[in-house]
Amino acid sequence: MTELAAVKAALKTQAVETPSWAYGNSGTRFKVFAQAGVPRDPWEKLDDAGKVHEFTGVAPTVALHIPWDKVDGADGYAELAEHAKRRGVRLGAINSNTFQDDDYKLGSICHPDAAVRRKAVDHLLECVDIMDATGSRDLKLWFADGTNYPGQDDVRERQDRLAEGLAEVYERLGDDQRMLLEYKFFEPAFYTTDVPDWGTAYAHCLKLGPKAQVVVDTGHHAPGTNIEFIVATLLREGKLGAFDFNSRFYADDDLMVGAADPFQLFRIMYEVVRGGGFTSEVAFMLDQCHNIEAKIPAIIRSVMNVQEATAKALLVDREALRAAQLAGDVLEANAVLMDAYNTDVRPLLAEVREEMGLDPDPLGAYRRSGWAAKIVEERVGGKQAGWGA
Ligand code: PSV
Ligand code: MN
Ligand code: MN
Repeated sequence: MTELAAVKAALKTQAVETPSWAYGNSGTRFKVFAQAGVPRDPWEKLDDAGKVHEFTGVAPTVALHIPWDKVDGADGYAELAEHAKRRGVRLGAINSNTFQDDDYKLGSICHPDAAVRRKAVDHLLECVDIMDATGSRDLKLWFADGTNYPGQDDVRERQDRLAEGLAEVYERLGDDQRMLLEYKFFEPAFYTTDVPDWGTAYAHCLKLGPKAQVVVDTGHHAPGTNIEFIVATLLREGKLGAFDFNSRFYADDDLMVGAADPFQLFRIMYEVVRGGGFTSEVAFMLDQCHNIEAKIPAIIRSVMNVQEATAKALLVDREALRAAQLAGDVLEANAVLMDAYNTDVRPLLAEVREEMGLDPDPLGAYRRSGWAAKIVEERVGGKQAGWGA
């Protein structure tokens, strides 16, 4: 295979998971601007996700969030999985939610009260039952747990509670199931967060065992953090389970991935390629909210941004880079990397899409499809699904 053929082949196998909540209404704590045509339930979210996959060819799975995507019983989830199949997609990670009940004011699985911890762990176990019904491999865990004031709770004991709760859920996982632990440096807690960084997530996952892996949400770091270094380290340790891709200017902005800093996305994807993560079990998920822009085109754009960063990462001349590195040629090594980054990969991706039997212009094809007008016309009445619905 020529080098370019290998790059194209890799791009054709790319799989980006889209999140069900990105299709619904979302906003900030100031205002949710409702959009016409937004899905009213999980079934319609899957209809939209099917469109994203139809036009990009590389978005074959959809993450669910429980209870936002709750349906009735195991049969309901099996039916949802069937519905996804009919739309050409599959159900992906199950995201738990231990942050929206009044009971969780002081935390969930780290809460000082054992009864609240029990409720939180039971919810996580219910999520594994759902995974059994949907055939999902991954349980994605993000905890809003933390404290707002020094002295509010015993920080060490909260770690013990966390370890205990995670261990119970780990035991419940099937042979082919994984738990993915996501960290976030602050928010909603402002003084301490119980899983604030990759080191804490890694320490818990290491103790739990091979089915526990770390999630890197690209919006969950302090400004200036070198995320690609974290990616390289986790891959090296065999502990990178997934990405939650999005981009940020300030905090957890959840903007379209690659919008704020496409160069950072390229650097991350380069470490993924370098570390063999592109062909491993790493799940590439989006975790975004489209507050003011049209949802489906924004998700298509995000998938394309991931593809462009990946294509550039695959184009890095690794031999030339290594030679320059070994020779201590700082400027040349940097130039090799920048050459790949500065390549316009859009014609290459257009070719890849044509070879996959797709329209080379996914956004144009979506616009021409008439789907946007159809959902505005049909999806009237009922409560439109949204973040937290
Ligand atoms: C938390 O900020 C987070 O990134 C987690 O992944 C949640 O599941 C998701 O946002 C909800 O939007
Ligand atoms: Mn996330
Ligand atoms: Mn987030």
